[in-house]
Amino acid sequence: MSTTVTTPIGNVEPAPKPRTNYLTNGHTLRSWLLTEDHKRIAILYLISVSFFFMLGGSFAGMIRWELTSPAGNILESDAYNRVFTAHGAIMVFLFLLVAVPAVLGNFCLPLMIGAKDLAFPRINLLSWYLYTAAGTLVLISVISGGVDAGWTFYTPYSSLYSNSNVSLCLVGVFIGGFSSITTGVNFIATVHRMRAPGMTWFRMPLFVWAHYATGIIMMLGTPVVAITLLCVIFERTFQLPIFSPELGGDPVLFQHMFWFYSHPAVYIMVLPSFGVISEVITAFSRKRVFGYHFIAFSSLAIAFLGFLVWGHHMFVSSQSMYQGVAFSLITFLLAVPSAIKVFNWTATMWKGNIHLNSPMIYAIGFMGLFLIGGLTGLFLACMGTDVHLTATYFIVAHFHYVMVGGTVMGFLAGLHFWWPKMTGKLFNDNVARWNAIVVFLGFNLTFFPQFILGWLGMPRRYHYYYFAPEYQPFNIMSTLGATVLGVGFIVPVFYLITSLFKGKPAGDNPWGAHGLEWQTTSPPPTENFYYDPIVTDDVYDYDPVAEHEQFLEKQRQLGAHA
Ligand code: HEM
Ligand SMILES: [Cu+2]
Repeated sequence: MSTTVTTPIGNVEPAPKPRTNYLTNGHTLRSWLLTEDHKRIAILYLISVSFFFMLGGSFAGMIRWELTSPAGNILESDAYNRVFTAHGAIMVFLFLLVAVPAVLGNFCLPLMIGAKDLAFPRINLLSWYLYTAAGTLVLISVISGGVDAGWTFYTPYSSLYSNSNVSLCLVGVFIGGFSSITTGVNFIATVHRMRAPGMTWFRMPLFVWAHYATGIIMMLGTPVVAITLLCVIFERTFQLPIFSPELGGDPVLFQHMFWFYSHPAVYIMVLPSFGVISEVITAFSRKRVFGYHFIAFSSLAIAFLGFLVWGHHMFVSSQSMYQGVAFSLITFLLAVPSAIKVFNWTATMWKGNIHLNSPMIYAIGFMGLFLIGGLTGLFLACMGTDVHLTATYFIVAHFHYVMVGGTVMGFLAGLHFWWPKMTGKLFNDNVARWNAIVVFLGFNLTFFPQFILGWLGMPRRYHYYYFAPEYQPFNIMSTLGATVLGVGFIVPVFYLITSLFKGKPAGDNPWGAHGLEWQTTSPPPTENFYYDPIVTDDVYDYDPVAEHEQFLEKQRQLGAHA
């Protein structure tokens, strides 16, 4: 057994279990809106990010609809700019950067290290309010006329020329940045200060390592983008000479500052999912993670190296060839820790007792999609190929493979994995498994054709392509795929919500997984554990044969599918 919870010496009688858990401990709206419980805050985040995901998704639908015809006659060019900007900005700033750390990280991190809460519970609540304020401002900017500068807000267009709601949207993103910084600080302080007795650094679950590394990026990187966006606002408002050549500024400076944050930020999006995948893969292979230390340290390596590669977004923006070579080399280096993770997950599954429950299907899907996303990143890290591919649909395909294939699949894997813990209810795993397969197929049908489109030369951010009607079949495939994918994202809303009312009770540990979070009740009590946990064993200490039998038995009892 790993990570056992034991009663403190001298306290042999188990204390009576209180009747309330974190969900039933107060039913008023006030008790939710003023809560300092990390688990409730995670639920607030879950509701908010789901809303923005659906909203961002509907804009994606409009993009795909427009591109089914080469003539560009559904949306005006101006409207199209606003639609893809809304899609990108909402998805990146209000979903991808937030979903896994703020929902799953918030919920699980304290439980996994045996803490009662995060280190700063009030700041955690503040973080959700900042996020909500950010989301509201972005929403207002989109509804009241829209923003057309693209999610990267490249200057001087965003700073001098655009007459859309750029400033308001940037204020929103700026405030959202503080929400991210506070989350990062909270994770780092919690991991340093709040671990239960016996929870040494190398007994921490890899999910915790991943969130620790993410916290470092959030804390060090986010201030840079916040200042950058503030500079754009100042330039727009007061005509300060920062980025616009007319005023004496430097437009490329913006790109340096933006990508100095935004490349590391792609790892804010995907490192937490790496953590989820490590947990899910061991739990459903009934095997200790292969190369625990390598996976833990690769998270730190990614956090560090991620700050050194921003120039790979700027190979064609006047940077010198020598600079380009350096950025290209370091980018290739950065692929190494990512690859280590994928190899080690594969080795973990090797000769394991694999159970294809829905979280595992999402995790395996994640590995396939992230692999394609990462490998195509190497095409782009290579200056020669990047000159041909940059600003084409190849880029769009690459970052959707990593951001949707990585972050969204990781989020779904984790949400399904911990749903029984969060709600105390089992969902219909059979439906969920089929849905995971639909998501995987829909995803590939949507984004694979975009690699081909990019290779053929279709530029991104155009609302027509009548000059090249041969792009149309691939665009139609992509739109069909997006429709399938849309269904795959909506169905879980139904079976998860249904489970709240009709689901069987989950029990403490429905998957037979290791880790402290599975040793408390589902849903956990407000204080997380009835006893102070003491950790006496290593993490992921699975005994493959015995555990396999136990797992099957447990699933049989629960009437779920093993
Ligand atoms: C092995 C890992 C990766 C490598 C080698 C890599 C490489 C690259 C390169 C060189 C570019 C610039 C291409 C260009 O603009 O011409 C790029 C773009 C991009 N990548 Fe990656 N990448 C990797 C992983 C990721 C991950 C994990 C994410 C997100 C979770 C990501 C998100 C993006 C985004 C958002 C862009 C384009 C941004 C834009 O122009 O709108 N990449 N990648
Ligand atoms: Cu990058």
